[in-house]
Amino acid sequence: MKILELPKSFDEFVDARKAGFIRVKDYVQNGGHLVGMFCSYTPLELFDAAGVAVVGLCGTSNEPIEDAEKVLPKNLCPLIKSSYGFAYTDKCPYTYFCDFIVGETTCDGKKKMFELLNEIKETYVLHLPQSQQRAYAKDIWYEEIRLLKEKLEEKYGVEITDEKLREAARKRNEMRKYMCELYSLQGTVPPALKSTEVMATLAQGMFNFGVEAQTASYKAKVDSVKAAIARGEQAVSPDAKRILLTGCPSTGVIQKVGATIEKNGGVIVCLDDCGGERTQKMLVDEDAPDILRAISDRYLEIHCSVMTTNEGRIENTREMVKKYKAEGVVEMVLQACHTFNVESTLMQKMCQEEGIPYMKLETDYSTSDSGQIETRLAAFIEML
Ligand code: BJ8
Repeated sequence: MKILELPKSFDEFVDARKAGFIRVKDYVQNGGHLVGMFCSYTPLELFDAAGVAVVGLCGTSNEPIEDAEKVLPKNLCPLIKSSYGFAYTDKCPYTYFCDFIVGETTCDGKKKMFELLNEIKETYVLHLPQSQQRAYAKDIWYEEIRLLKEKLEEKYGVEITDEKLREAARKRNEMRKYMCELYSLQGTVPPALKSTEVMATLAQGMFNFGVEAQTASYKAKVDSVKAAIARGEQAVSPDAKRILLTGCPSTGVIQKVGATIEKNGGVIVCLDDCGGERTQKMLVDEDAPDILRAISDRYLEIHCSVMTTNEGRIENTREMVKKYKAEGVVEMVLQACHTFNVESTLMQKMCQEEGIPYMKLETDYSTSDSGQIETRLAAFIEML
């Protein structure tokens, strides 16, 4: 077996990810099967029911971007370049050890990157409709989910029965409830967790594999935070300005945005990206007569800027601003992410309607603009 070179930035990764790197090797060497994925639209219950672990792939570090730019255009979203770069440079153990990768037709950059990624590692792309609104959209997506089920059955020589899918849905729902419970702890004044802790906890889900292990870790986190509250411990100052962070997936900017908000007297009370409460509160109807349909319907409902139109995201953020008593909204747009960038106008409009200060940050995974980001965030928090 080839010797793996771990990324130079290994130290900057959250502990869960580091631990995951090491666990994945043992898991695969002991006969486990692993599939890599990139997006919240990936129907995780199918992999659980097939007895295959599914893991979020590396796409959150600046390190492989220079190499990725040898193949991909420079003016592409850092998440896409980083995801491809880790595979291209063979530095992501998850990509290296997974049997194949599952992608979705979300934004144009990712969709086209998958064609190139497929040359490095088999990449199976689910054809996601561009909108949830057409009457046939649910049927198209159901068909895609059914094809994926067939692929998994054929590849792994297993039968994905309704019972297995129901069991998987039950377990995933349980995990989602713990995640939501954890997020809701930020609703108190002061909130229970620091910004970086909220972001790292969310990231942890991506880098863990095995739904039971993930559920156990979220439950342990909820219990420990509640115990700390009961002891009267406060992780955050009551004066910290309450920020809702929305926009693109934020795992790649934990330091640049999360830690900077914290350092400048703010706290993220609601992490409003697609891995946060907006998506996790959507449960699969475990008792639906057609469980595969219930799974496909649940995933298609996810609100992402790649959908047209996408009012659900804005309306959900409106609710979250109130629920978490946010004093300001920061929208983080990764460079060249056209869908979130264009949609930011609607987010800003909603914030104006609610009378809540809004700021958009366009950034990438490099540190070249860290000073500028800090200056802007500090000024924004100061003004709240
Ligand atoms: S459900 S947010 S994970 S598509 S890659 S759209 S940042 S230009 S990641 Fe996403 Fe699924 Fe939606 Fe969530 Fe923009 Fe970059 Fe595209 Fe991105």
